[in-house]
Amino acid sequence: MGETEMGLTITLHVKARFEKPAEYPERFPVPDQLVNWETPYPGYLPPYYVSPVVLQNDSSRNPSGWADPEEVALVPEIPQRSFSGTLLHDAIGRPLNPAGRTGIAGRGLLGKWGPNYAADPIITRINRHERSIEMLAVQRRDNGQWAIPGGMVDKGEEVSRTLARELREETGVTLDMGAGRLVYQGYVDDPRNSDHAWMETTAKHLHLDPEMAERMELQAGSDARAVLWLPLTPENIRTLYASHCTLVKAALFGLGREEHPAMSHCDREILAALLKVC
Ligand code: RP5
Repeated sequence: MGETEMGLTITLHVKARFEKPAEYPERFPVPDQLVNWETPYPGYLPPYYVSPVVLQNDSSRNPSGWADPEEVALVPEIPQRSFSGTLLHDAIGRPLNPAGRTGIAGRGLLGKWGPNYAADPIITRINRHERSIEMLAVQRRDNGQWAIPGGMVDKGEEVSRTLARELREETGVTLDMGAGRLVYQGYVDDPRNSDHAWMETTAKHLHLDPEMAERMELQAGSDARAVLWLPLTPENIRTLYASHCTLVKAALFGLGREEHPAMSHCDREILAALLKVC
């Protein structure tokens, strides 16, 4: 499973069993004790789903497509490893979700068999007037949830470039994410995940000086309904998309532990007050 320098792991997936995009069929029930592939589940018969948009983007037929061929035997290199470690495969060679059963077979809305890699730039600032800590957040167009402005790593792209590119495309803000602190690298409990395709991410955190943050002009990109500095209240953190709640908490705890040039004594008190309640 995924890990950070702080030993953070995302283990028992929940959204990947109990949530789904509207176009997916109902997930086959997977109780906690039957999540693990090594535990036999004789009656397990999840519905198969691959989205038409994934089939249209089959890169073996469409030169600008971003998806693998539907027939797994035609995939040039089936992944054997991911950030989660060595992967298991089923009888026909499909990689198995390292967090266990999800109640859906096939790739759903995800293009790659196995891990689908993303990058998540976590950008925070202190709002001294409101005595709050805020995160640059986007409202996702697909489900209306607030989220870190992350996105998919393009083929052959360095993840630090993806972090900066996604930030720019989704929020209009240009920052050098190379300076960000690594918060997490691993599995994401995403509602799109299936038994054979899932999200994994690299999350980096940059905490900005309030004056610098104030000067930045925000502009929502095409995947976002809105972009804003979201006040990080316990409720706002808890309801973030996918595993973003865990990633943001890890970023805040990391910030609480380090000496940061942009953090005054008062800023530290604001952060400590939030960490106490989340
Ligand atoms: C999540 O999906 C990742 O953490 C990342 O934020 C996001 C990438 O997917 P898209 O925003 O490109 O749909 O699992």
